[in-house]
Amino acid sequence: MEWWKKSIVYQIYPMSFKDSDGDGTGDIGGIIEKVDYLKELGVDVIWLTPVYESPMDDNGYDISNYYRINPLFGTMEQLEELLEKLHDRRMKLIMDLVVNHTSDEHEWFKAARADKNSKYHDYYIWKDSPVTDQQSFFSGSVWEYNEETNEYYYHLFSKRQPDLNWSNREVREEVYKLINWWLDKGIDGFRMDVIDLIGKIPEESVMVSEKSHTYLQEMYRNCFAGRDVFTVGETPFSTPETAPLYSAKERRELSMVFGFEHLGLDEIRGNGKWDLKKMEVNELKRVFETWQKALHEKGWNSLFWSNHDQPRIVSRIGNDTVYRKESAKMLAMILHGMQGTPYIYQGEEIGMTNVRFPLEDYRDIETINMVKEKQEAGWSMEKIMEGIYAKARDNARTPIQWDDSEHAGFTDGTPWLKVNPNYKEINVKRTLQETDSIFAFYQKLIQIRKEYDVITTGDFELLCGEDERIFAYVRRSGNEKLYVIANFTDKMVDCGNCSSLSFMEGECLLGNYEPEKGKDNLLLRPYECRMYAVGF
Ligand code: ISL
Repeated sequence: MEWWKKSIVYQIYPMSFKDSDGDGTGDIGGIIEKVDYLKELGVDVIWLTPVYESPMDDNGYDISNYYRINPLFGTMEQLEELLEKLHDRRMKLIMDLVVNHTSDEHEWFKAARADKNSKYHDYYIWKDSPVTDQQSFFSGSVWEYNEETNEYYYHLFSKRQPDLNWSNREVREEVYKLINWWLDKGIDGFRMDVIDLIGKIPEESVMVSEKSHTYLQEMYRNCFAGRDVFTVGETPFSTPETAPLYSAKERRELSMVFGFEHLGLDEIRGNGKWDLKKMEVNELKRVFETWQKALHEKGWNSLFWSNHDQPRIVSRIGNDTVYRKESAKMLAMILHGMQGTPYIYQGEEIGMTNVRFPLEDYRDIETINMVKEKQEAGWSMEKIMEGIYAKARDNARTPIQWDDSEHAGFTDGTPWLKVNPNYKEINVKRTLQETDSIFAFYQKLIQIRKEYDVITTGDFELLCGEDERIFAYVRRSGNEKLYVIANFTDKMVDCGNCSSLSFMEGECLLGNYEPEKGKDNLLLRPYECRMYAVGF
């Protein structure tokens, strides 16, 4: 079995992880300080979001040089030191590959925008007029005027992130060159930013096409064939039908993909992320069920609740007040019992929560642009702020709360984004002193995944699918069965009348409450979760 099928990945957003030089921004030195913390958690792979040279219009997802480290984060020597420290501890490092677009400060774009006759002009996408009314993800048209050439260039994200023209063979060769350069350095793979978009057809506002697959297969032949590395595609447009096309081994594209359907359930469909609706547990169950079945023996899934673009999961669908610890553990168990490679986003392991800052304290370009757009569209400030509290990406980007000292021990300087005011209560130091911590629960889930192959290989069946209070499923491989059941409410739930839950009378492998004996076994307390192994 491929090593990455049994691995657990931990995502680091360096700006917010740990600052080692007092400038208020996290850096590679800070990550080096915390390698043993990550080892203790038990994760196998670290995914580092972009640390390359960048003007930081989108916090590093706007790269101006793929071969250099942004001095804000440190030096290439420090990156090499980090890689060595991880490898010494039998951990791996994957980097972020952002090649749908570059920064407008990349040399290619500077040459492209200055001169129509430069060979770099065709590295990007140009039209004499805006040929569609497509909107960018960060508000406004995807077409931006460029005075020097009297043309419009295409950008799906900010106007400072022009999209690369993947139909140009030289562009693709440049990308393969940089991938190989990093792999030769010894890194263990890549997370690929919005990689399903490389096959877009801008003239038709079409976001994905067959070409996404053609290019990924070409990339595989040029970069990954013969190397034992790991690739995960961020594929926001993937579906249960297309996810296996990206991740089936024989298609030689990617190891696995991130599908986002489960995280779109708190949005009014078609209205974008800011128009909120309540997430229905039964819808969540159906989405997971569909993806679990679609990829079983046909591809490979990534399991994630959180990342640097998503609000904190315990605030989003758990309970971040009275039952914070219980619900954080419950959500972890539901996810980590499924088939796929689990991802833990920094701070999730201590149950960090969303924030409610005054507007001027938000830093994310997506949020800042959105406020302007929605105000123009007539939204009330109250509705805008509700959207921000629920969905702003800065929820996930507040600094990691290491201890209860000033700025939560993240920096000696002034943090680039404010620390969550709850840091005195929620922090790593305190968590590590508790025996029943969320951190300890993740450790156990990680151990169980290593021990029970059924989690990696078994099939998936939803149990009591109609009961909107609980999420229960069984994973099966031969006679071995692993059951997971979770109460998604803050009330007691009696499972006594559901016959498919009779496994609850057996002995529990892991739970988030002290076990109770006898018939009370069929009562689930608020946000209670349990895992049972049968037939081992
Ligand atoms: O965050 C989102 C919506 O709020 C997503 O639509 C997100 O923009 C999308 O998943 C792509 O994200 C990735 O590429 C972006 C970057 O800003 C994100 O941080 C990155 O994860 C552009 O590079």
